[in-house]
Amino acid sequence: MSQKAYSQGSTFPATKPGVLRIYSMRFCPYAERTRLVLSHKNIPHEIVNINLKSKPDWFLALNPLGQVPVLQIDDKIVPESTATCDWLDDVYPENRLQPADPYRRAWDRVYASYNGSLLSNDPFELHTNLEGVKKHLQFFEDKLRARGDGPFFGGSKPCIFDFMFWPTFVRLPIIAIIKENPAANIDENEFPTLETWAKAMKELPAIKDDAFDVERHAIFFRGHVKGTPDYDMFLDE
Ligand SMILES: N[C@@H](CCC(=O)N[C@@H](CS)C(=O)NCC(=O)O)C(=O)O
Repeated sequence: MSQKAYSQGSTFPATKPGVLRIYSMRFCPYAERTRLVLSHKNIPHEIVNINLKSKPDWFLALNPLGQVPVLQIDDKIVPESTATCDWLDDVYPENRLQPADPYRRAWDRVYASYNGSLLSNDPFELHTNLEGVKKHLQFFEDKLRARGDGPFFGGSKPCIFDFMFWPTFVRLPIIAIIKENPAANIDENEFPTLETWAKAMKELPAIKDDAFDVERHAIFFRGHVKGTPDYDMFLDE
């Protein structure tokens, strides 16, 4: 199946019985969470990318909010990155990502919610509010260190939150690149526990397979902020 984004007016690519599908956008940090969980758990799936500036009607019928990610299998449809990750982990229990301990599980949700507020901020506001970003990172630095069984938030193995936080974390240097302002870079040495975490994350096959490097994210992001995102950027076909 082509990776090119489907636009308004395109024909719905027929689903196949029993085949899990993710509606995605290649540069979306929310869809990346779900793609990482799919990849880490080795769940077979197909990807349908959506042009978010010109959404097909059939996509809006699946998710009236018009946002990716959305999962679909047979008559089941699940939108929202948090719901998709939880659902995948429940339906495909092998290589479990959610902790058995209810307290730890509750705190993973707190982290996800706190992280969501960073991700939903205007990135250029973050640029001028570097202290806010650092406060945010310090929160995770302290929490991860306090857990004490790292390198992952999940302990010796990743949990869902590891895959939820990663797309935020890797995009932080984009602002310094776009603004051509190295001062907007976060000093890794200030967050040594997160640094160790990032190193461990980069060793995971799911992360190795998925990621665009930060320069490519920045190239996409430039178009995105101008209102002319190229969803098919870097595709050969
Ligand atoms: N709360 C949603 C947010 C998803 C989201 O904002 N996705 C963006 C792409 S990065 C999107 O689909 N934007 C299209 C739109 O809002 O019209 C989630 O966690 O899945």
